[in-house]
Formats: sequence, C-alpha cells, structure tokens
Amino acid sequence: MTNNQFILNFVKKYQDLFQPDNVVWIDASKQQSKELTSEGIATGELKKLNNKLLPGCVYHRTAVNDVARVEHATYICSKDKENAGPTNNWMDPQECYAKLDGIAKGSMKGRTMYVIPFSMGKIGSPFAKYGIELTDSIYVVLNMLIMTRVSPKVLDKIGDTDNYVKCIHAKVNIDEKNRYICHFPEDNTIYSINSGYGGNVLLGKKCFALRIASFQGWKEGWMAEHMLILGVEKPNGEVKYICGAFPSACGKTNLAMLIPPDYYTEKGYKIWTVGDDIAWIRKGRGGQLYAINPENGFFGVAPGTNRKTNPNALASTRRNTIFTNVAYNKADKTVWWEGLDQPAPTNAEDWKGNKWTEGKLDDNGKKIPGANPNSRFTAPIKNCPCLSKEFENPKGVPISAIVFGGRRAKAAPLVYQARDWKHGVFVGSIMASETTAAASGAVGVVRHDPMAMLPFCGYHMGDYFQHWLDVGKKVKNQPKIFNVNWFRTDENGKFIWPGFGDNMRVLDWIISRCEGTVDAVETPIGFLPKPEDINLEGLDFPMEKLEQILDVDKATWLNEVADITEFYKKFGDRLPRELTKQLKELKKKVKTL
Ligand code: OXD
Ligand code: MN
Repeated sequence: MTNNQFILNFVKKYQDLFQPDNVVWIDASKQQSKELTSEGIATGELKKLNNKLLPGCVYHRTAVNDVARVEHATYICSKDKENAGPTNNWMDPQECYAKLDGIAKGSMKGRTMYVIPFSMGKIGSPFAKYGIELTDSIYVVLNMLIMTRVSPKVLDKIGDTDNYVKCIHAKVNIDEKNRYICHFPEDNTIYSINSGYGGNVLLGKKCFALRIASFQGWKEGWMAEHMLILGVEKPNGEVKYICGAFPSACGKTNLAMLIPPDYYTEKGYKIWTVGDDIAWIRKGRGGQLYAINPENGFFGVAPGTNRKTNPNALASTRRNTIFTNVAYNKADKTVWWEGLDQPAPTNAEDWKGNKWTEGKLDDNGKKIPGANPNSRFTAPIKNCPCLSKEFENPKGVPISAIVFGGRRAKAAPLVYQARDWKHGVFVGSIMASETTAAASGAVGVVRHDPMAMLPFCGYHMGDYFQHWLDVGKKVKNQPKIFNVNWFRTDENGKFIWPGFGDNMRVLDWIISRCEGTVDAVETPIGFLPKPEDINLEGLDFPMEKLEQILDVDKATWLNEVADITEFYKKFGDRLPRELTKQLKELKKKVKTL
C-alpha cells in the first residue's frame, strides 16, 4: 500500500519482533470489514446481533480483568523525567521500549498483525494528524474503523515523510501484571500491551488525540482537550458553539446531545453535536479559537443511556455499532444494560458470560449487574440524529464559551463565570471531581482533575497551565470561561438539579453572558447568575433550591483554598506565577464572605 521506507521499516521492525503468521493492511473496504467481522464471529471474539433489530451490530466481551483505563499502568516516557511532571507515571524511554519488547516478543505467533492507517480529523484538514496502528486484535480494527478515519489516502498524505504517530498494540495474553500503556511524546510513539479495553487500545483516542496531541499542541501552538463540542441554535437560526471539559463518565455525551425542554424547543432552540469527548482547538479567522472533533464515532458509556436521558445516543447505537461488556439477551440476540428503559431480559448472560437474571445476588448478597458499569457502545458519528452540519468543516467551529465541570456533591455552584481568561485558566486548574468506573480504582473519591486532563496530559502539567495562559494571550476574541456542577446533592445524598435536558437552562444563561444580555452577581469565585435569571419556565423546581445550589459557602471555600494550595505544591516552580496570584486573590476574597 505504500513505498514509504519509514512506514515499511516500522512495520517490519514489529513484524520481526512479534512474529505474526500474517500481516494484513487495512484498506477500509466494505469487503475487508465484512471478512474481518465474519472471522471475529467464527473465533468467538464477536457475537452477531439480531440483524433486524440491530443491523450490522456486534457484541464483544473483554477479559474480566480488563474493563477500564489503567492509570497506574499508563506512562509518559519523556527523555527527562521532569518533563512528564508530577501527575504522570514516568519510565526512561529506552528502558521502557526494552521492557515492552521483552514482554511482547513473539506474542503474535499464530495470529495476524493488522496495519491500520488512520487520520484524526478530516483527512487533509489543517487540524488533521495521521497515525499507523499495529494490532493483533480484530476488535481493535473494527473499532478503529468506526472511531477514526481509516483510509489508504492517509498513506498518500503522509507521503515520504516520517510524520505520523506510531501506534503499537499487542494483546499478548491480557496479563494484568504486565499491562503497560506507554507514550513517547518525543518519538511520536505509543506502545500498549496486555489489554483489550478500548481506552487502552484504540490508540487514536486517549493515547494519540489527547496524550500525544497535547504535547504536539504545546510545541505547535494549539490545544488538545478532553472536551465535548456542541452548537446551540437560537430561534433566529444563529448557532453558538461551546466546548465542555468534564472528567470521564460525567455526562459529556449526554450534554453534547441534549434535547432542550419543551419550552425551549417550542421557541426554536436546538442543540447540535460536533463531538462528545475530544476537542482540538486552534486560533483561526477573526482572532478567535476554532475547534474540531478529531474522532469519527462515539465510544460511550452504555449504563444509564435511555430514551429519556439521551435518545440521540440511543438512536446512534441502533446500527453498525459494537457493544462491549453489556448484558446479552439470548432470546432475541439483542443487548441490555442497567438504566435502559425496557425490562431486563429473562434469558440473558451478563457481561462476564454467566447466566443472569435481574436481582441475581453474589456470595455477599450484593446485586450482580447485567452490564459492567463501564460497558460501552462504539457507534459511527454519522448515526447521530443531531450531528452538526459543521462536523466535517475542516476549519472547525468558532468557540464562544468554554465550560469546565466536575462531579461535586458540595462546593461548586450550579454555574459561575470566570472574570477573564486568566481567571478562567485558574478555574479550570482547580477542577476536582469524584472518580467514576471509567478508570480502574476506587469510585466516588474526590480528586483534582485540572481541565479534566489529569489522566490525559502528555507533559508537565505546570507547562500545560502556562500553555493555556499563552494561547489566551494570542487570541483577541477569547471564549468566555465557565464552571458548572450538575451534581450537588441534598442531605439525603440525592441530586438537587434535574440535569439532562434541563441543563439547557444553564447553557441559555451562558450564551446570554457571552452576548452580554444578562447581568450577574460578582462573588469571590467569579460571576454567579441572579437566581431569577435562570429560566425555570415549565420546570417544577422551587426557587429556594436554586438559591441553595447557587450558594458559595465560606467554610467550604476556605477548605477548597487549603486543598488547592496543597495540590499546587506538586508543580513546584513550574506552576505559572499567574496561578499563584489567582489563588492568593481567591483566598483574600473568600475571607470577606
Ligand atoms: C472515555 C474516558 O472513554 O474518558 O472517554 O474514559
Ligand atoms: Mn473521555
């Protein structure tokens, strides 16, 4: 498929090391995809689903020990340890290559190694970056065909250069103890072994489009962010675009595909989805920031997705979708997960492949779920009923607002606006959120997750903060920056704000602030809405509750200040002085409350 010696040498090097029986280049033809799917079905790696109800869909189970991203086994292998920073694991690059080569050597004997040329971003767009992934997994090939733009044209675009990201994946034997997800930003290389879980092996996604791309963006003057991109269409037809950074499994997909409450739809408001997970952002026309979604599909969390919470996501999964680790309905060869608005199947297997009925208990009397809490659907973005017509725009969409948001039972109010770009960078840097099932480890623990990039920043986070400050300096029309929190709870631990479609009411305030058509109250943490400016039309939600979730409590925020002070210490002298200044100011202001 190519005469490029860099690529041929790369493929040959790993062919010699892994010793596969065959090497197959992926050309993205229908025929090849069909054959690979059939092969996956024949080996049991995939199950074909009901072709009438779920045409073109297949089902897959990962190993039980391999269901989420593994942050403890994820490394940034910069030459100088300092450059990986205090928030990343580090290994010396040469040691790391040798270690992984040693583990994966000969591991593809009896298997096929696939070579996948892919693009992040529309091929040929000024944003696009190219990659070649080597893998011994048909599941990975089929997922990459959905999530990225796989095409021989990518090879033409790379031409005779060495300018592509080298992505190496080997399943080996899915040994948890020898699982490594390693990044070599200075070599444009990713090396992932002993896993078959999406976030660890679809190397175009987290590994390339965030960890490697954040480093590339730092060097080249743009940004790779863990953000959704949505367009709010107003009754006059004008569309305003918003980027939103939220940690994993905090509702980015739901927000990106939001259906406004009746009050808003009747007036003519509509939300258009550009992306649900990753945004690449750079300066464009009019001194403004523009964003693209470099992906081509959704790798969404299944549990909780239903006709009420996210009808657009559900609709996106009705054809040509790969379901991973959900429950399997043997009766009609369909799928099910907790929170789906239809009764659990009676003749089913759970995500582990065991016979399962709803309410089944384990030895400790705990309910066994049918779907893994981090079970996923991989769906083509083209399936999405509310896909923005700007999705393929090679120049991206102009960004009016950036929204940061975490999962916080207390502290952060429903919404507030940063005073300016520098304060906005501070607001992003102090984000914290309760952990979720998207990564292995404890769930529900509050941790700092600046800009929702803690697990995804491919270099020193102090430099990353400085990069944010520098990008702001370069643009004349900076987006306004906001923080939201849909997850405040009451004394019984219940969510106070209804969330989902009603988040439109908050987006409405955000847009009005961008347009300068609504006032705000200045507080120590930033501008808060006057409660009467959040439109509650058609929603049974008492004003006192709204006041409660717009509250900024002195003791809580003094605690936050202490906590941020401690967190910031990690970054030493690579913490931008501007952020220290912002923290001091916050402390001073909170004391006046
Ligand atoms: C994801 C994640 O899969 O953030 O998007 O883990
Ligand atoms: Mn994500």
